[in-house]
Amino acid sequence: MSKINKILVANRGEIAIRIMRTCREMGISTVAVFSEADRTSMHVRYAVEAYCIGPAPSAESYLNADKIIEVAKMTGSDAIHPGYGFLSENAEFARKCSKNGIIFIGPSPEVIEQMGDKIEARKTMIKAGVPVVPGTTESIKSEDEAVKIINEVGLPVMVKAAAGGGGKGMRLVRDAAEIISSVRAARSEALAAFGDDSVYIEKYISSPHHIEFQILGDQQGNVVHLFERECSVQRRHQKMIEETPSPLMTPELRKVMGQHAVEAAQTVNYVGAGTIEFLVDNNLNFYFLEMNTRLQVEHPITERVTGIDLVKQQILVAEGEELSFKQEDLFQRGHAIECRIYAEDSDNNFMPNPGKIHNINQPLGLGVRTDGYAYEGYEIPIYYDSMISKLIVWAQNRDEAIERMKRALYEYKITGVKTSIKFLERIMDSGDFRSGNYDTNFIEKNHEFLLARSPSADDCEDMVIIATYIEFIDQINRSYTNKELYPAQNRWTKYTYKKNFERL
Ligand code: MV4
Repeated sequence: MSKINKILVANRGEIAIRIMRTCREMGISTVAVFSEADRTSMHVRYAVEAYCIGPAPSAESYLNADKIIEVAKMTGSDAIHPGYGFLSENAEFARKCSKNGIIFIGPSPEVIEQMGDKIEARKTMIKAGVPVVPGTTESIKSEDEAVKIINEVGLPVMVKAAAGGGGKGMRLVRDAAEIISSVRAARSEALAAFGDDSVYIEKYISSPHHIEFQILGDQQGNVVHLFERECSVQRRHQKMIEETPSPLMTPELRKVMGQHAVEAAQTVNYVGAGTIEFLVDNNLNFYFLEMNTRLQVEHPITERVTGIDLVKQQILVAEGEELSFKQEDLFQRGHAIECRIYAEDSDNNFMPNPGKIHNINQPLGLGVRTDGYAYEGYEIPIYYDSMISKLIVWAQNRDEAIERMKRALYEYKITGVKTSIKFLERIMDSGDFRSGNYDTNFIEKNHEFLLARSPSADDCEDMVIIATYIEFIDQINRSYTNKELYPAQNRWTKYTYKKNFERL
């Protein structure tokens, strides 16, 4: 058993800070690495030591495996935590770490490789008895073969890149006439993006839910799951909101899917934190989609309802400790929701909107957590992901969690850059989200409502109540001293007007 005394965090932004917070609590020293564009980044300030590893582009800094390992050796780091993105699912990097006597905090390079190949992953899951989306288990050899397969599987189908995942190199085929051109297009896209043109075919599941199970495995072969996360609120494969428990889930389905998730992880001798992604159709049929071999962005909602620090567990199992809890010890308490705050212009095709943060007021209070890295005067670089913060709330039940999220979003004020906060507030007010009756088509389906800038005529049916209410809100706003942070509210939905007015 090798004790970890110092960890190099091979990442930036909120996740680097998230990891170092746990290190601090565990008495583990921290080393940050940063690019030339990140000299003023909060993760550099938070770390015990910090080293510049290259120019702004990720390829020359956060993806520079050799340089990062060099810093790890120079600083006497025992382990490297890769966070998410960047080198987190890079088998070659994991291999290099162990060759240099450094613990890679994550699963073995073999498992990363096996799950990175989506065809290999499908085969493995079939062997483990986990339901997969009907389709092929070998890469498509010829265009004729593709035609044969659509006759077997039935249209519509999806053509997917074996090296893909997260929506890259994917094609939907509704018409048999499109199959050859779609296979070609998917192939060339995959070759350009991943240097591998293998593709496979799956039956298309329409309007699915995206539900994933968190799993944890140790080096002794124990695996537990930490229940599900509902991740269906996405826009172009970019998640916006996650919640747990999933409104779709029943105790029976949770038990069955959880068992399959554990079996999936056990089959590959999984060590560390991972995620089994499923598509769930409207009849509650579920299918394995992909396995993620990293800590995910949305892990805090699982932490909140289970009480488990996932980063701490990652570090403990990497040291060789046995998991200190069993499946029976775990339960979900209350309801957690995460909203991702992006520096983007939601009204202008969600364009990234980097720039200097003028003022920032982050929400606090009962049941609120923010994992972010922005501060007043910080200039968000253009080179990296535009997510600047994650807002996580917890409450005893879903309705209260939604109200708490609305309250926290109300308190969240950022000036200087445009953010997704207003858009997220609209999601919290939408009927489909509030009812819990939504799937992966939610944003598209509710586009008009979500992008509305002022109450529609329907919302204004009772003008007297609204007029009185706006006057009241203006009084509240006048009482705030910081006019820039709290401008007069003029965009209230029907729900908000009525509900809050009744409370007066
Ligand atoms: C699918 C699918 C329907 N049928 N596969 C998108 C991301 C990638 N991880 C897999 N994706 C999908 N695969 C079959 N056979 C629908 C999607 C999909 C989706 C999945 C999860 C969350 C949001 C999504 C949005 C559009 C499409």
